[in-house]
Amino acid sequence: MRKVITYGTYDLFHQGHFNLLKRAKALGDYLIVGVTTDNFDLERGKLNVCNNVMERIEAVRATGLADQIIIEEYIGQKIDDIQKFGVDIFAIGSDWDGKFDYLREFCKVVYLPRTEGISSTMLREETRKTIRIGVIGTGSIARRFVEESHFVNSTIITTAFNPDIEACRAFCCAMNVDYPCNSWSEFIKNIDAAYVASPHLTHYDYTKELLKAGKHVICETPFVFSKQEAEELYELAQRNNLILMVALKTAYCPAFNHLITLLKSGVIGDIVDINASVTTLLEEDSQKLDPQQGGGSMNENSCFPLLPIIRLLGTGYLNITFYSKMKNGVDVYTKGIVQYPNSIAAFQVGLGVKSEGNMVVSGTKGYVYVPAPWWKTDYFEVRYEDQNRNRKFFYPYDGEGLRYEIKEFISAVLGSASPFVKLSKTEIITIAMIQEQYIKDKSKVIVIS
Ligand code: C2G
Repeated sequence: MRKVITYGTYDLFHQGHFNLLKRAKALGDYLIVGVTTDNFDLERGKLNVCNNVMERIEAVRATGLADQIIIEEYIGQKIDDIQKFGVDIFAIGSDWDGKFDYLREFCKVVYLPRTEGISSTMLREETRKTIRIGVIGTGSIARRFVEESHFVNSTIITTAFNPDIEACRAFCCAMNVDYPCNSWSEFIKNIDAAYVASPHLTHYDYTKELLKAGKHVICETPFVFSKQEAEELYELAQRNNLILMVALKTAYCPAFNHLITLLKSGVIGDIVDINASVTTLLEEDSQKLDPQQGGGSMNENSCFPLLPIIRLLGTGYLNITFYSKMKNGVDVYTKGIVQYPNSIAAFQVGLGVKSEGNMVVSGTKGYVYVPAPWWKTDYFEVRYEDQNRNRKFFYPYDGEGLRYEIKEFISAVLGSASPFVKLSKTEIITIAMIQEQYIKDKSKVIVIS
C-alpha cells in the first residue's frame, strides 16, 4: 500500500483545497491529512484563521477523500509523522515549491499544482469587512502599532490624529498613512475604530469622545487612573454596542496565556507568592517622568506586573503597601506588596532604577521562572525540587508583540471573538483602582530617600 500525507489549515474550505486533496489521494492508496491546530497556526504567524480546528477537520472529513485525519501541532512534526505512519509520499501545493525538500531524506516529496484564483485569504477578505483604524498620537508606540497592523488581515490604518499637524504629517509620511488630521470631525469621518496612543492624561477624554461618536476603541496603557473613569467608559461602550479594549500587550501573547492555563491547572500546586519586575531606564527629560503628564513608574509600568498578580490571585486582596523612591515629583522606582488571605505578591517598577525584569511564581509543589523581559513572554520554565521533572516551554513572540492584541481587537470588532477573554473588564478596573489608590492615598506610600 502506498501512503500519502499532506497538511494544511483548510480554513474556509474551498475548491482549491478539494482539488489538492483529490490530487494527493490519486498519488497513492491511502491518504493522511494533517490539519493544523489553532495554536500552531498562531505560532506560525497565521493570525486570521476563521474556522476553529474542529470545523476545519469536519470540512476535510466531509470530502470523503481522507482515510485518516491527524492534527499538526508543532514544527518538526512532519518528519515524526512520516516515520510513524510509514509514509511513502509527502504532497503539498506548488505555493510551497522547494520548501519541503528537506523531507526527501524520509520519503518522496511531490509539489502538486495549486488551483489558481482561489484562496482562504481571498475568501476572508470577501466575507469580512475591513476595519478602518485611526491612530491618535504619533509617538514611537503608534509607529509600532502601524507596523504590526500589517500582519493582521481586515485592518487598514486610514488616518492619524495629532493637534500638532506637522508632527502628524511627519508620522503619516514615515508610516505610509494616507491622511494626517488635526480636525476631530474629519478624523472621525474616516474611521470605524481608533487606537489611542496619546499622552496618558488624555486617554479618558479621547476614549469617551470616540465612544460617543460610535467608534470602537483600543486604548494604550495606562488606560485611565480611576475606577470610576474605567467603569464609566466600559458602560458607555456597552450602551453603544462598541468594543473597548486595553492594549496591555502581555495579556494577548500566546506564551503568557499558556503560562496562566498551566498555573491554573495546578502544575506548581497552590500559588503562594508572585514576584514580577518591569524597569526601564529613561532619559531625565522623558515625558514619562513628567508629573504634569501622569508620569512615574507606577503609572507607566505597574499594569504589567499587576496583570499576572490579579489574573492568578484575583481581585480580593486585603492590603497593598507601596515603597517609592521619588525624584522631581514622580516615583522613579516603586516596590508594591500585595497581601491576599492565603498568598502574597510583590512587584517592582522603575523608570530611573534598573533591576532584573523577571517573574517568579512560587507554589506548594514547585515554581515558575520567566526570564527578563517576562512581559514579552516567549520562554519559561517550570521547576521542581526534583530537577529531573523540570520543563522548559518555548514560544514565538513575533515582532513587537502588538499583532496579538490587534488581532484580538479586530476579531472582537468583527464579532468573531469576545473582547474580554484575554483581559477582563474587572482586571482593568482593578488595575485602574490600584493606580488611583497609589495617587490618592498617600498613607499607603512609604517614601524611601
Ligand atoms: N492549495 C491549493 N490551491 C489553492 C489554495 C491552497 O492547492 N488555491 C493547497 C495548499 O498549497 C496546501 C493546501 O491546499 O497544500 C492547504 O492550504 P492551506 O490551508 O492554506 O494550508 P497551508 O498554510 O498551505 O499549510 O503545515 C501546514 C502546511 O505547511 C500547509
